[in-house]
Amino acid sequence: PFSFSCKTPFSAGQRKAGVDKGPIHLVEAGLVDQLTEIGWKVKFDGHHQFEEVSAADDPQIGKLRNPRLVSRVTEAVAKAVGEHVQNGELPVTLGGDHSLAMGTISGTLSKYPDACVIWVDAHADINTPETTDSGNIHGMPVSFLLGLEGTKIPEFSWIKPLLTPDRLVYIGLRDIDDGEKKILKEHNIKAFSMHEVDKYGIGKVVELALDHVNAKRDRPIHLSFDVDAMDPTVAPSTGTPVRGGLTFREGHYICEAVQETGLLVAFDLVEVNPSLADAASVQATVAVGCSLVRAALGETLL
Ligand code: DIR
Ligand code: MN
Ligand code: MN
Ligand code: MN
Repeated sequence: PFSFSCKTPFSAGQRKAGVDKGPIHLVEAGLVDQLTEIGWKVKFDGHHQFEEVSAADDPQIGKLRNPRLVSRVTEAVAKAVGEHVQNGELPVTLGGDHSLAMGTISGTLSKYPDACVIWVDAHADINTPETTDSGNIHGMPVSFLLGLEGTKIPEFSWIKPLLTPDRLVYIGLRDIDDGEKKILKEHNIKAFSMHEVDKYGIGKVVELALDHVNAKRDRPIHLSFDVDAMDPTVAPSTGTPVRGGLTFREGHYICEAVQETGLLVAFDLVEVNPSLADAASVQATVAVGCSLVRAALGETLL
């Protein structure tokens, strides 16, 4: 086994400082050694450095904040992830905010255009530049990947909208904007909110999610995991915590079950923000982040 770790200190997709420090904390907590211990040959090419775009050179485009910076960084991420997938490596991207998934999923789709996406999050991140209230691009990556109306913005024209609504499934949702609800309905996008997790249990939910995007269990899977999917009691240090989230085990179960399919080709763990909350909360969140990555990469309980 072989993995590539793309550490992407990046925060311009939202407005709270510190989320760019998430990857550094995850690595300093020993993640690389932990993955080596479970049998991976980890190629750690350091924390990615990105060119700077000063705020003065990056005025809003419509409601979009930091659009050029987000576009340039995510394009570089797409290239890095794409190369590693091409080499048969499993890219693990540690964020950084979730706008990064514009890049990571584009990278995956460049090699596997039929890959499916399992998006684990409290939020749907499917606002368009028109429906967004916040202007924060971390709330929009999915709409760009799908090429929804309003996403044809020249600065983001590098994104090939290769994802289709039937190859996308959500788990963990509980804070969806009205515009997003409309989009999910209109495009018939399958979503298992916390209501369904409560109703069916996490085992059944993951099975139903896989049945939807991967009925024959033959499609490559990109798992994009926003740590705010977890309940804030489990992962408090994140920019937009929402109560009523996944338990420690439910989050890990998702990662373990996806790994068990043997189809995982790329994994993102994003929105760990070590500058939010007290030291104990930060330590707990970083530890959960590391163990979610280990679970996705095959750490078993027995
Ligand atoms: C909100 C919050 N829907 C937005 N999104 C977040 O800004 O578009 N995503 N927090 O992780
Ligand atoms: Mn690299
Ligand atoms: Mn997210
Ligand atoms: Mn979220």
